[in-house]
Amino acid sequence: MVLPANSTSFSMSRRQYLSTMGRATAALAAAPLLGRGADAARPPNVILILSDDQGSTDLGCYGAHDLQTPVLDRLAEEGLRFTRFYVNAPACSPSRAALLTGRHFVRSLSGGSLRPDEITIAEMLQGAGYRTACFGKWHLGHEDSMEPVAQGFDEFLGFKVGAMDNYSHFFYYGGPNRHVLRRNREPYREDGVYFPDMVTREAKRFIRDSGDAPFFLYLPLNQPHYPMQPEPAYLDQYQHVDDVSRRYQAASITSMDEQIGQVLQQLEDQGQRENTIVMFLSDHGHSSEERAFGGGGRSAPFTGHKGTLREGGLRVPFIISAPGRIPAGQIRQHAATSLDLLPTIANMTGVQLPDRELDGTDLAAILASESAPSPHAQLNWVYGNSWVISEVHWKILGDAKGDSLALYDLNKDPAEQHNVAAENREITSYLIGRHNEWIRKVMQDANANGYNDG
Ligand SMILES: [Ca+2]
Repeated sequence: MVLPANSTSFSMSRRQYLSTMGRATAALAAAPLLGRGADAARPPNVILILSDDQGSTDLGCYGAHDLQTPVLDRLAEEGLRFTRFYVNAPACSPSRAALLTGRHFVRSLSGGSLRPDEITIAEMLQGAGYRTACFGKWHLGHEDSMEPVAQGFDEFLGFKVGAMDNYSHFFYYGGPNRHVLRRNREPYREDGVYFPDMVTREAKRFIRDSGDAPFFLYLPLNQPHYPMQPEPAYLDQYQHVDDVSRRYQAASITSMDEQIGQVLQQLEDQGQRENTIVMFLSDHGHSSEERAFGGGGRSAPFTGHKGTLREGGLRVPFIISAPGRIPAGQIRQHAATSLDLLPTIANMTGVQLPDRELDGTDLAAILASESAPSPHAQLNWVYGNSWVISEVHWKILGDAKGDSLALYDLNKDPAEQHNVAAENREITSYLIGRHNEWIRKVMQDANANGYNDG
């Protein structure tokens, strides 16, 4: 269903509609460079932690009462917790490509791999003298040419495919089974060692060895993604949970939380906590796949999960803590996205932005003040045959074939249960027009870049 625009009434209703957008449409004044903290001589370190397939509300501080995440809850108290933070896609590779480049995945990803000519956060900071490392799951191209060390990381330990057994370090999904653990460009063996422990160990070493040099540490953790292999102590902690899928999800998330705690403790021990920006988010919503026991993640009050453009696929926990630079213990309800992190990091570190069109926006103003206007008048997604446009509290979820289209009022209906397109024809027409403008432009750019979605 596509609702035709009534051209006579459209301009008036559009003006009326825009007036309701209030501060969302206000031009964002040039945001001041955020304070540099106590040590003005040394730019801040950045730690970017990405969880894998964590549900939208699978954290204590996001309302989960049946799992424990004391480390991340404390991180939220030491910084800002966003309640309407989105990733660019509900799947691993496109979400990661957008996160690392600040550019929509249709521009930055091609054939499942990060385009070699894209500029990642790591390249941006490496060029400014930062030490850089990636420990965990890359999943931005598994070919030899698609190496983290070719995308701005001084060092890498982890795997480039979508999942790995945590003890044998084999990829068992799709034959032939093969060993996939890599250090930098080379195969690396440490048979039997629990992979999350390896990541924690390497992260602590990297922080310890950084000395006086600023560093960027990217930790794309592989929990709670399948194969869900939390250690026995964490499963024991949740033995009272009858739902096996929830038990494994909770145990994996608490295990991850403890892992993050060790890394943050190393930062404290090194005297660098006050000079480090720590960010945490999930790459998208929880999995409902069989390998994840059908889905133990939670997204309530939202619906949807990994693979869908519903709020539960796209909306993720996002916490940022930077003592002395941004407020602590506050919440931000502004719509913001993972595309915004590259420009935000550039601002906070005083590093030059890559010389290209970005899809993200610096969040400096809303980090500083909850009364600052939203940086995004419009948010757009495409994934498979589905597309979304959202402005203020309105969201259209459409199908590229024109088979379905729904307008939701996220304020009244966060679970996306009531299609109100018929009652709001002018808003619907306006948003369809805006989506069509956006898709034409972004796909033109993407095709010029050689985009293919294979
Ligand atoms: Ca994922």
